[in-house]
Amino acid sequence: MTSNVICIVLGGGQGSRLFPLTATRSKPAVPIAGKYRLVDIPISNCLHSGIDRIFVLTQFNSASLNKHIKNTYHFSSFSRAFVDILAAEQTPTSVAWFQGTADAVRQSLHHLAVHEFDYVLIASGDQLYQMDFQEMINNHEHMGADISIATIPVDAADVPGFGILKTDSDNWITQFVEKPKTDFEYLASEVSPEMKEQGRTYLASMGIYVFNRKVLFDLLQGNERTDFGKEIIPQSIDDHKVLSYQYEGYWTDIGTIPSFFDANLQLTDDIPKFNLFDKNHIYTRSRMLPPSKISGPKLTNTIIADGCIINASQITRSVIGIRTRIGFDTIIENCYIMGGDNYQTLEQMEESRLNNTPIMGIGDRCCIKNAIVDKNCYIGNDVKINCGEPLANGDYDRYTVMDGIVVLKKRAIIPDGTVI
Ligand code: ADQ
Ligand code: ADP
Repeated sequence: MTSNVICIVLGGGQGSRLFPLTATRSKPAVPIAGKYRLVDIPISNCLHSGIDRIFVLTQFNSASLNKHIKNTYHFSSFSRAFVDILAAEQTPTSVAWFQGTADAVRQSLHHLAVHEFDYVLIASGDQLYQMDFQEMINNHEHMGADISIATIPVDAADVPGFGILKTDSDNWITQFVEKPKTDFEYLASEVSPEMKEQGRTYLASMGIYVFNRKVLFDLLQGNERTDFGKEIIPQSIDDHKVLSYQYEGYWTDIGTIPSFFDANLQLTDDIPKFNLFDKNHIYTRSRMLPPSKISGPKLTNTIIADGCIINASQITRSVIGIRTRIGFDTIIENCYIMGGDNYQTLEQMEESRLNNTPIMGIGDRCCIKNAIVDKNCYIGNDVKINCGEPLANGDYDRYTVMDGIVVLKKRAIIPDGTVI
């Protein structure tokens, strides 16, 4: 039964690790997989698990997030269901922005307190996975836990990025160290033969927690601890019953540009680890867009969203987002093109042509490789992006380079013939 659960989605701090995608929008509103937003992932997992009262905590309130939530998550007026955004707000008792994950939840407790529930599920907003939370809640209830943490086996290289824990034979957590950098061999765990074969011998916290209502309020009220991973969880091990709920399905962090880029491109694999075609599909806004019109290109491992007009010559291992327009003889390889928020009219395009300025989308005879193109970019003809020597990291007016990936900023105008 999950009707007694409320979910809090940690929608993100300043989103600096996903800059420049978060320059003008809050992290939960970042578009993913051509037609969704990051926040759709945890919300869809909740709804498929029967959890339909959801708060999304975010550091700043962007128009796109509000619009998306308002236009997507509609419920019957006879149900209690809601998806509400709680942005960091000034109140008579608090003037500060959220200082960390626990502080964000603390500052939102007064919004929670008015609801009836037994458990709070805290989920992270920057992860790609399909998980049945109902099983986790049932296990939490069955075992009589105070706190449950979803955990996943990882290898030694990943250890410094996660909260690492050890359990006893009944899965009660006996040790928890947040992001140990060195000398962590003593934290290795017994794992299944399959995980052992992959070298995944450490149990990592997935940053997904179930708290009993009273336990959460007691742990957060009357103190200034700001972070779950650094403070609340490790300090609870000794005097609370903290349970590990082990998960071995696909789960990946999408909180940085390289991991976000890889997760998107992996969706184009022959059999992707994250299955968009699953019966528990991802919910998002239904936009009533026209079907995509495609003429000419050789398409290989490419996902194309609704409402596109594509004449390119070749598109390989790429995700093409809603309303994307691509001109003739253009080559796209290893790219996530986010698409557009609207179409230009034929008159506007003609005016741009007369003024020698690019029209929205991607022009003719371009080459774009290893790039994320944010929404509403105007890329002219004969533009080359990342098609030559590897580029060094840097942040420029219209684009950023990180680990070999060029991220074109939202609404960037790239004139004819530009080479990046
Ligand atoms: P991190 O992901 O590094 O580690 P953190 O940066 O605190 O932890 O972010 C957790 C989630 O909360 C993210 O979705 C983030 O966007 C969001 N968040 C961060 N600050 C926020 C704020 N001020 N307001 C709202 N949301 C905020 C955590 C745990 C580790 C665990 C990993 C698993 O601390 O123990 O292993 O998650 O990814
Ligand atoms: P994104 O999908 O990149 O997060 P939004 O959802 O915010 O962007 O943009 C959707 C719509 O809102 C578009 O029609 C866009 O033109 C409009 N819009 C976005 N930002 C602004 C702004 N600062 N001023 C006016 N309109 C905006």
